[in-house]
Amino acid sequence: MDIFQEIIEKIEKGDANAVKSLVEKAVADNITANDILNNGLVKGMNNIGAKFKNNEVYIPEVLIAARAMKAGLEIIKPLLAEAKTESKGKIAIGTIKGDLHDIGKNIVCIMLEGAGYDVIDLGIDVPKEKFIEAAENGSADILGLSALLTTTMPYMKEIVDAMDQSGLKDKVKVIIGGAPITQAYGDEISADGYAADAATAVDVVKRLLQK
Ligand code: B1M
Repeated sequence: MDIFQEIIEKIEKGDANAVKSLVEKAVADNITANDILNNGLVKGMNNIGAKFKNNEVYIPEVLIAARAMKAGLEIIKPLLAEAKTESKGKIAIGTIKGDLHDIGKNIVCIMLEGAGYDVIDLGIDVPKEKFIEAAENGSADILGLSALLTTTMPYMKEIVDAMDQSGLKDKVKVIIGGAPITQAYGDEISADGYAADAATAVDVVKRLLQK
């Protein structure tokens, strides 16, 4: 079995120590950080994302796999920066004001990082001013808004409206997600994209940045 396949399997099993050792071995064998990222870490996480979508694995397995992937990512992060891997784009993502749920958002962040995007994690309980600031100062090509409560989701509209009023709506795209969010709600508030899960969020970001 080649080392990429081993990394993929250990990510799926959520074995962070094994992933760390395998990535260290791959680096020592002069495999490039980019290859380790794309042929090992991202594929492992994509596999688990697809299984999660099909209800073959559940939240705990996803979180453990995400932790394992992060252990590998930590090792190659400095090498990726050194190799000046061209960033595919910058996404500032946060759980919106009033909402403290961050497990799903964190998975989305990891999947985006794994796919080669620069992610600015704005954290939880994020007010619209902070999103606008990220859009205004050029630190984001896309804003990602996450909400898990039906009581906080209307705040997404306030953020999209504030983007519009600041003249930023055409420059910086907004994608939304979280358990109570739907495509219909995204259309209603004029968000540029909606994703039901982390794997789809990567696809949506890819699509929006190609336009
Ligand atoms: Co709370 N909670 N919670 N909770 N919690 C829910 C959401 C709830 C549905 C439970 C229930 O009643 N059945 C309910 C909401 C009901 C509603 O709004 N209709 C609820 C409630 C009521 C509350 C409190 C009000 C409870 C109380 O205090 N009375 C309170 C609110 C606190 C606050 O936010 N102000 C509260 C608190 C908490 C905890 C702190 C205990 C904890 C959060 C811990 C944390 O996040 N660090 C918690 C948890 C864990 C949950 C449940 C059980 C699980 C949520 C979760 O992590 N799912 C949840 C019930 C449920 O959803 N089954 C519940 C796993 C995660 C991987 O999925 O977040 O959906 P999810 O993320 C997915 C997708 O949605 C998508 O991709 C992710 C990965 O595939 N996605 C995006 C998410 N963000 C995205 C962004 C994108 C794209 C995709 O683009 C930017």
